[in-house]
Amino acid sequence: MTSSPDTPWHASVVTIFPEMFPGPLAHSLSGKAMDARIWTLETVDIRDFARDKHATVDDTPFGGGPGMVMRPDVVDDALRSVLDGRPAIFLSPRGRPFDQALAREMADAAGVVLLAGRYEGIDQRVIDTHREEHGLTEVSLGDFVLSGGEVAAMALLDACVRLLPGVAGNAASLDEESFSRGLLEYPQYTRPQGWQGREVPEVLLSGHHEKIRAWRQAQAEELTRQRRPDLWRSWEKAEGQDR
Ligand code: 9WO
Repeated sequence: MTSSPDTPWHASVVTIFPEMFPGPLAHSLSGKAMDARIWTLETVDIRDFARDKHATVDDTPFGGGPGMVMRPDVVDDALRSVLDGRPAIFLSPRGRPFDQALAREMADAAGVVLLAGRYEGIDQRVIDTHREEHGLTEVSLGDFVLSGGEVAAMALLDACVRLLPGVAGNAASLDEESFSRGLLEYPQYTRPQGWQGREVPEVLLSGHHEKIRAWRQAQAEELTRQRRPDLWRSWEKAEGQDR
C-alpha cells in the first residue's frame, strides 16, 4: 500500500471536449494512481468561456482557407482560469519534440496545464501572448496531424504519471534509465519456449546473468543502430565521453 502525497500532482486540460477525459487514463497504472490520489485531473471546458448564447469558440480564418480557428479571447479566458505557475503546454505538431527527459521534467513539477486545440488551430496571438507572459511551450509527440490535441494530451499525461513516486515502482525508473542510456529496448520473451517453430534465444535460458546482460546490451545497440541512426549517433558520442 502506497500513501498518497499531501499535494497530488495536478493536471488541468483545457479543451472543448472535456467528456473525452479521463478516457484511457482511468485504466491501468494511471487509473490506479488516480484512485490513490497520487495525481488529480481537472478539465476546463473552453465553451464555458464563450461570450454569446450559442457558446461560439471558433470563427473563420482571416485570409481565407479551410475550416475554423479557435478565438483568442475565449481560449485566453479559459487558460487564465487555471494558470497557477505549473508549466503550460500547447499540444501541436509544430512543438518541441516530446521525449522521456521532458516527461521527467514535467513529472518533477507540481503538475501541468495542457491546452488541446481543435479545428484548423488556435489564433496565433493567444499562443504568442501565453508564451511571452507565462512560458507556454508547444510540444509535439511526432510528425503527424491528429483531429485535435486531446489524444496527444492523454499520451503525454500517461508518460508523466507513470514517473510519479509510488506509481510504477521499479519498472518506470528502470525503463527510464534505459531511455536515458539512449538506446532502444532489447527484445523480450516468455513461455512457451518453442512457439510456431521459433525458439527463445538460448542465452536467456542459460541462467548466466553476465552473458544475458551482455546479449541484451548488444541487441539494444544493434536495434538502435539499424532503426534509429539519430539516437545511435548521440549514444556513440555520449559513450565516447564515458557516461
Ligand atoms: C489542420 C489544418 C488544416 C488546414 C490548414 C492548416 C491546418 N492546421 C491544422 C492543425 O494543425 N490542426 C491542429 C489539430 C490544431 C491543434 C490541435 N490539433 C492537433 C494537435 N493535431 N495534431 C496534434 C498533435 C499534437 C501533438 N503531437 C502530435 C500532433
